[in-house]
Amino acid sequence: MICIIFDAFKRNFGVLLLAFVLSTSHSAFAQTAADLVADIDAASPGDTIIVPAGDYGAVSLRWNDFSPAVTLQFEDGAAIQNLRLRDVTGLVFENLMISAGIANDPVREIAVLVQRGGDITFRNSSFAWAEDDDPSNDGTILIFDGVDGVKVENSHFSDMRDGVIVKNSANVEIWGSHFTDLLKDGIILSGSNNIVIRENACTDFQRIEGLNAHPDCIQLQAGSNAVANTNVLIADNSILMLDGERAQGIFIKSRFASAPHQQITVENNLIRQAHHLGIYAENVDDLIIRGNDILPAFNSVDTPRILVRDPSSNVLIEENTAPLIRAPAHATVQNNTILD
Ligand SMILES: [Ca+2]
Ligand SMILES: [Ca+2]
Repeated sequence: MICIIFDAFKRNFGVLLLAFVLSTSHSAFAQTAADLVADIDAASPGDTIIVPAGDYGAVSLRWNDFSPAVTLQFEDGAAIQNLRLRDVTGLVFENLMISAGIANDPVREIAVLVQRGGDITFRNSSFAWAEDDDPSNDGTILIFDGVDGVKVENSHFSDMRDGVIVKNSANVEIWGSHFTDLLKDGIILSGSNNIVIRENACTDFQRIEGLNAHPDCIQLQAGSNAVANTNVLIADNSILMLDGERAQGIFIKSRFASAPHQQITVENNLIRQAHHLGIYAENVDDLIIRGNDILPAFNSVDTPRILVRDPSSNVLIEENTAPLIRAPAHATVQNNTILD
């Protein structure tokens, strides 16, 4: 009997050894939300945690601090409904699927909320509320509030009220991501600095009858605490109407005279839309609008344009193509192509 057990032990030794090697190479295999939280709590800086397929429901993390970051590698079919990070530093979410379902209170519900902390990356991930062609049951997808180091890379956002909201944060990169089937805004920034919004696309805005949603692909505002944004690059994004409703393109405004946006560059974006606010800027110091193509969508009755309003200072508008450009007399407007 002992020999049999020993033989079995010998047969399984390779498996045990493999498991031991894997565990000492700092990989873990979560099965439930509780496992996942426990694995993260037990991780060391630089670890990778494999998250197998399954529905993890609501996941809430706090007080984790990793440098270098810990990577959560989600396998296909691993879904989280609702994610909360509070005071978490150093996490990479790779191939995450957020499937938030129907929002009972779409104005207030948020699928992913990241508060404080920093060095948080979402990469190759997908995010959606209820994918049913009904925008009235979709909440906001992702909010960063007070986070130093935000990356959203090569990800897909659909069926949402608002997409990504970044407030009171720093060192933000939103890159290569697609926002589609959205009711309001793709990306909203307030009170933040050192931001790059590059190579994203907004397509197929939706509409609710009777709701004046002021949809924009990218909106900069000063927020309720009257802090605008500083050092922002918005480049190489595409904002296309396609089969959706017309929408505004890039909308930059601070309604607080004492809090202008500063050092804003809007460069090489393509906007093909049917709303006159193609690129709009008001209350900005140091503004460059360069090399953008603003084109009317097919059968457009409300031709998109570039519009800059005072208060604003040190404004340069050059090398754009647009049906119309309007700017204060003090702006430098040169080498643009005005479409007939
Ligand atoms: Ca929906
Ligand atoms: Ca808006």
